[in-house]
Amino acid sequence: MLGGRLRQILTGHIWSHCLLIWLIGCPLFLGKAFLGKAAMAQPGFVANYDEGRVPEYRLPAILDQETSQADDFPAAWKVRREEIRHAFANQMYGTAPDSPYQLVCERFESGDSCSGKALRQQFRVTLSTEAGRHTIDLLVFTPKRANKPVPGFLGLSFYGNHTVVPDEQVAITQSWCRASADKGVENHRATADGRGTSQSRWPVEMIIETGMGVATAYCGDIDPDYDDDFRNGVHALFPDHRPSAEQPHRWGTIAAWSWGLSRLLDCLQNDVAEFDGDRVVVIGHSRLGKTALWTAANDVRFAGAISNNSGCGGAALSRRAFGETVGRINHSFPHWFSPNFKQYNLNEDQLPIDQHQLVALLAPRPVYVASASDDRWADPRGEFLSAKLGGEIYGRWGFSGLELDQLPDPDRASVGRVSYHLRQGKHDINAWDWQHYLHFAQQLAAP
Ligand code: GTR
Repeated sequence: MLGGRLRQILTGHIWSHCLLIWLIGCPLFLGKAFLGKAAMAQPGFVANYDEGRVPEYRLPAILDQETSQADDFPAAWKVRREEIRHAFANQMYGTAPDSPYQLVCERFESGDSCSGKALRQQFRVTLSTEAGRHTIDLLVFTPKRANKPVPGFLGLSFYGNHTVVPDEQVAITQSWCRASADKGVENHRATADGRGTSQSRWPVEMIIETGMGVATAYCGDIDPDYDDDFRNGVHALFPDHRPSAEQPHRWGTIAAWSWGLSRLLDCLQNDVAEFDGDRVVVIGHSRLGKTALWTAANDVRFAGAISNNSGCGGAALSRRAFGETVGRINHSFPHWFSPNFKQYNLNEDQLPIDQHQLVALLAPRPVYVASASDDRWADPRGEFLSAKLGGEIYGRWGFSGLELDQLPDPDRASVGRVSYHLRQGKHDINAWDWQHYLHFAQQLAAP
């Protein structure tokens, strides 16, 4: 009798446990399977991937009436451009400091690379202020056969210069790295096991063979990619400029990376004779693609920009709220943008700007926006629309905008002053993307 009762209780328990596990586990499993791990971190967030559920929206105009009707368009645009740039700085990325600093760029290593086709040079960029010193390592490749300074690309990497090429001479970063066994990171420190692990993203030899150069630095050398309340990296050089409740418009990590890219351009322009510092295209993938656009918007010395799969906070229109949203990105990466940007969580309509205007800020310099067909989290259609709508303004300088009327089929590239492609495949940057970027960059060739 007792045995039967016990069995009954136990079986009842087992069944109720199974039910509980199923009730909790099933949505978790489905959520993970369909939304990806990232989406689960924000309680209640479900990414929209349904075009029919994109909210109705009205985009802020690139040109206001005054600017579009001005007799002197270049003068009027200068004013309007500053207005838009300020809005992006104050409400989204955060403002960079304008206080003084010293920069010293010293070469610490050089040698042959790419089977003797390239010259490899490594520079240590030291930035100092009253608050302290900070160093960033810059790795530069230029073709050896060039007899004059070459145009080229400047971009940041996710895990360090030593991951870009399998070259024992490349210095390994001492900075904090995101955990990744694949990239040879141990306890947040880079190791020699990471050498060359990102080379598919950096086809150095292919770039060199077209007669162009490529320069890169590690984003974490500028500002480590985690939320430390804006205290480390280059933020530490300007403690009075730290974002706070009183100063919610100040720089987040993306703005710090952008500021760092400008310092690297200083170095390319002044200290690297083989590079033509007036013909540098800033390039970046994903979070670093967001950075590339913001960098070129701020620093007109960059001759152009390439945003690869930059998504939310990059080329994708915020108001579409497709895939990753403003609320979601601020939740997962609270340090990327200024504190002010948080007020637009689930409130994109109130943004004074949208990302097509970021593309317009680059006009009339060449700009390339690229998406990948499986990268729905980054909203390929939203990225395409920014290039299309932002590119309309290029007509004012006599250049055509994007020569596509709708999102193209995968693996078709439209390369011009304003370029776009949708590569077949996943969130990544690979040789196929670079082939088109090299074609695009031909417009920087000396006349
Ligand atoms: C994701 C993030 C994206 C993108 C990407 C990356 O987790 O949601 O906005 O930046 O990281 O940088 O690889």
